[in-house]
Amino acid sequence: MITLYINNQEVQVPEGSTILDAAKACNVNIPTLCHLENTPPKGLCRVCVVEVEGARAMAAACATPAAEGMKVKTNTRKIRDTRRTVVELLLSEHDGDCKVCDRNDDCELQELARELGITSIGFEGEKAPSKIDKSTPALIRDDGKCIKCRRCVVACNETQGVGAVFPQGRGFTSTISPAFDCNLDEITCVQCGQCAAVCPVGAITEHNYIENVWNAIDDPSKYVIVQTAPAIRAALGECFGYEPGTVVTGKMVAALKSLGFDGVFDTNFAADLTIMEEGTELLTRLKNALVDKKDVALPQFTSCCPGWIKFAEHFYPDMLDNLSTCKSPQQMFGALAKTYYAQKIGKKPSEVVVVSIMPCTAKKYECYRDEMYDSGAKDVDYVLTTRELSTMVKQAGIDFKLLKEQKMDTPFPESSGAADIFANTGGVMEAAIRTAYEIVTGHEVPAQQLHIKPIMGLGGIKEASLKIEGTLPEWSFLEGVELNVMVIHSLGNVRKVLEEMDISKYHFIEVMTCPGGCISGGGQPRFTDDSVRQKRIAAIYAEDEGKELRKSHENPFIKQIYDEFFEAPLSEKSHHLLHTQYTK
Ligand code: HC0
Ligand code: SF4
Repeated sequence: MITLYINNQEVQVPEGSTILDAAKACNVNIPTLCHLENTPPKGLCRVCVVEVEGARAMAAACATPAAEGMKVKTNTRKIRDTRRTVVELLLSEHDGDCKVCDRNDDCELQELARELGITSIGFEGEKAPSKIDKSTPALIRDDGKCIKCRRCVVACNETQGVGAVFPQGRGFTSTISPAFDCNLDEITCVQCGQCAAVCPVGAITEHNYIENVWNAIDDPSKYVIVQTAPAIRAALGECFGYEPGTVVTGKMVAALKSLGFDGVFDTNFAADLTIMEEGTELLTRLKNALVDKKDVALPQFTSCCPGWIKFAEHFYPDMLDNLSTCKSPQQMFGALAKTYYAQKIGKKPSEVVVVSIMPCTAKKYECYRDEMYDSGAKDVDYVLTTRELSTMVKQAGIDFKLLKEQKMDTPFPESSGAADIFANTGGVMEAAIRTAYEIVTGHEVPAQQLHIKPIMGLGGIKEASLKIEGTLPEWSFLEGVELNVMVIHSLGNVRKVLEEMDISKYHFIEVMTCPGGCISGGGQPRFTDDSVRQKRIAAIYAEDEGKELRKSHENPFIKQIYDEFFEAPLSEKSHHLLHTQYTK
């Protein structure tokens, strides 16, 4: 351990820590606009300057190693003046009008300027060149607002292993953008929005569909329903002052009803449906491989994450047969809403508008894919992020905290705990195993044994091996088989697995694009670090553990929908509405 002094306060930190780490350890806040936890320091923005006794120049706290006996000052007049100059220089070339910026009141640069008492910009001069890219349904990029902190470069290159954006050009006209001045829809960007999640300013934000949704709600000829993803309930509260990890499902439903939606439903119901379909698909693939000796693509990969699908299409097209043919729960719900539900309420698919509230920007892109029109209309019309929903609630003047909790509407009023945990890395796999195990053995798994510990938590590449014993006669070919499963989050880890590992021993692999899964999707409230992720994950597991219904196949409304509509998993109707094939 190293002992040093921050503002005369003694603090001990492990070898390899920086001054910024040491300040954090003793609850001293040093501002930074470029630093990201768990990534190497960059020292780019220079906002974190501090004074070190005996040093000739001020030091960037994020990039300066803590040393034994070091005496650091973080808040002298000289430091405040320097920080103010740095921020004024950033503001001087920043080509954005805060009043009309999507990040107004949620902007780290604006907040810092306010904290430093900047009331005018002392340096008038040329503005950075502005190019606005609205080419994708997921994101809007504006170079003029970029402060070149390179957080998005780290997110895109290191966390996601995509490499869509990086520094281009030199000097004043340099930008952080795709190569050759391309738009995001012309390159390999998977539209995950992790760049937007870490951007301190409004240089990259979600493509906003709030007005489209208001227009639909105001249109008397439209019947507008909404679905909410598993991860929203553990994060939306943060936009209204709740602690991360506060579950606000009932208030969220009440807010959506107040906004004027005609029906409020849960994507979790479709997550239960996904498990029925995807679990059956896995068992069918295993039977085809082990009994019928057919040439089957294994391991099966999950297919509910649109960022991962796009990543596979761009970089690993040879793997597409390994993807489950299941559509994502969002798209299953859309197809179901415009067929089964529309029939129930006597509407044509074109009269029903389906809105999704998702933690994810890639879901905005997913709903425009050509494969997603199986109901005869666009299955999901508009996707809003968690942040956009909070904006709508504020626009409507709703006091979220005072809302009385309400329940989801019929005919999909209930979902299982297995569906809740879709929100976390490892959740889809655990949910699938809960159901597949019971189908194969006919034995109930006791509640205390439902969690599969090795695939829980924030590890990027996790695995488990489960011995199948006590199979029913129909599944005897699985008796004694070790089911090998892997769970990966963050596309950079997917790249590592696919390029460096032999995956032939695995049967089923879950992939989620974002760090920790959907709980930290690109559309979630900012700022998401590991401590926020842990709290949201804990809240989701608590939600699951608090439910009586914890397995998808036990959901009585799932049974009902098979009786009334689909007949059985992988039936012709389910193939038509709930499955698709991604081709090269
Ligand atoms: Fe997810 Fe989903 S779990 S991808 O993260 O499968 O976005 O929350 O809605 O569709 O259910 C996101 C979250 C979903 C889908 C579900 C899956
Ligand atoms: Fe990279 Fe994802 Fe941003 Fe696209 S959306 S630029 S892939 S981080």
